[in-house]
Amino acid sequence: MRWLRRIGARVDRVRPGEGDFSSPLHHERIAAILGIALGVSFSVCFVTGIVSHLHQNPVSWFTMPARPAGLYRVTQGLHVITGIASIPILLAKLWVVYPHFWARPAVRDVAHLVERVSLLPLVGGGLFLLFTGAINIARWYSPMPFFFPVAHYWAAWMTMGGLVVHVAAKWTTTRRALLGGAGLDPAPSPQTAGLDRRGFLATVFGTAGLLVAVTAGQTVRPLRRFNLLSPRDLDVGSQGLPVNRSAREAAVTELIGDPGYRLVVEGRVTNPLSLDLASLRARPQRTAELPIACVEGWSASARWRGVPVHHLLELAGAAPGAKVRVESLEPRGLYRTSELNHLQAADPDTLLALEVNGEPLNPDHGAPLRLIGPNRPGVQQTKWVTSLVVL
Ligand code: HEM
Ligand code: HEM
Ligand SMILES: Nc1nc2c(c(=O)[nH]1)N[C@H]1C(S)=C(S)[C@@H](COP(=O)(O)O)O[C@H]1N2
Ligand SMILES: [Mo]
Repeated sequence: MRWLRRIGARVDRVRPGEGDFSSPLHHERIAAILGIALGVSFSVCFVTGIVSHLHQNPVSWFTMPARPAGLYRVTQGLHVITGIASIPILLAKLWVVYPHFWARPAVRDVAHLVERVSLLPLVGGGLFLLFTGAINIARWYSPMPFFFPVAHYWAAWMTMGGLVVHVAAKWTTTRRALLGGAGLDPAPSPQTAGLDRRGFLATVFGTAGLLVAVTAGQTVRPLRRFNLLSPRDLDVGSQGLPVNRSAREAAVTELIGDPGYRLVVEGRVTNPLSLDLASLRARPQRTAELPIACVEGWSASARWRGVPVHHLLELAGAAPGAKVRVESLEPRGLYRTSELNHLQAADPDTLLALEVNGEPLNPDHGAPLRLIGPNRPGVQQTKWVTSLVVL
């Protein structure tokens, strides 16, 4: 135990003392204001993230509605924009409060211990979420030797757990700092301190606002001229849409040119179908204006035309209320299949599209046939479709 005490004594010697943090910015009022902003932005990210999770990991007790058609575009766009705006706010908050990490005694009692321990998932998880999220949308996967959505999902729960404890622990201080009253720290030279603090907060929130302005253009069309930072440029692509995975990358170029191409409708049906392109074109066609809303936060709307899925299901004699697995010609890849829940399968605008924006689909957008449906993440808008399996 002697060695422990010796290390402790050495740490004490280099540890900064009270007077070393003379900046008026290390103040509970600023910590509280930045904290509230983070509380709001992390809650928005959490709720919209859970929505995204439920889209991709359906549960028995909840069926994702097919309407409003653009809902996922809004929730995931908000998720990514709010997450990006949180980056400067979190860094500022950590700078404002870091003197607390040197405060002694490190632990006063059990309640204080719980509060201290909760900082680990809160700060660690918060930094992890913002970092992994940011590099994921930048498509820089190499620093992540794990599957991003799973790690990001569990980190979100841990962070929010830490946040609940933190808010409970800091509620009194927050109220006092914002509403004033007895016990407020006397600030060093109140006048200049006030100015410094206002300037600091304006800089932090200004930076957050600027980040929003230069990334929101990846989903809000009128802002796309200022879309400087986000990895997606809505004007790069073909047929008026960006391309996430091209036909060549997916190794389907030859498969989609096969004259023997058929769409099959199979599984729990009374009348299995095998339709070539001519018979697909001879079926009733429908046009719908629907967005591609990528999980990475970019989105773009287009006019799609093709055969409604529900029409094919009726033709094949599928039971009403059936779920459907959509399969691609793509031989490998995470997104080669997707599932339609019974609301999405029955929606008149859920199409197997042959055309986009008035032209036949090109290979990169999923020729000869792609799925496009209302309120679905981009990863579930399967391209190069070859079969519908009724479940
Ligand atoms: C991601 C969200 C947040 C993170 C990462 C975070 C981080 C921290 C850290 C590391 C500390 C210093 C440790 C301590 O004093 O025990 C702290 C202090 C504090 N936080 Fe937060 N916080 C967050 C959200 C919030 C929220 C939502 C509120 C208010 C409702 C808040 C209010 C405070 C207050 C009042 C202090 C004490 C400041 C002082 O005594 O000088 N924080 N925060
Ligand atoms: C810079 C900030 C952030 C960015 C860029 C970001 C980005 C993303 C992306 C691209 C996804 C989709 C993953 C996929 O389905 O492939 C996602 C999902 C998610 N995010 Fe974030 N995120 C950020 C911050 C946060 C924060 C702060 C939280 C929670 C407080 C959070 C919680 C979630 C959750 C729960 C999911 C669902 C994961 C799943 O599908 O299982 N994210 N995020
Ligand atoms: N078969 C297949 N379909 C797919 C993908 C894929 O990798 N393979 N990528 C998906 C993703 S992530 C998105 S965002 C959309 C993009 O469609 P677009 O390239 O036509 O814009 O296609 C989806 N469909
Ligand atoms: Mo996507």
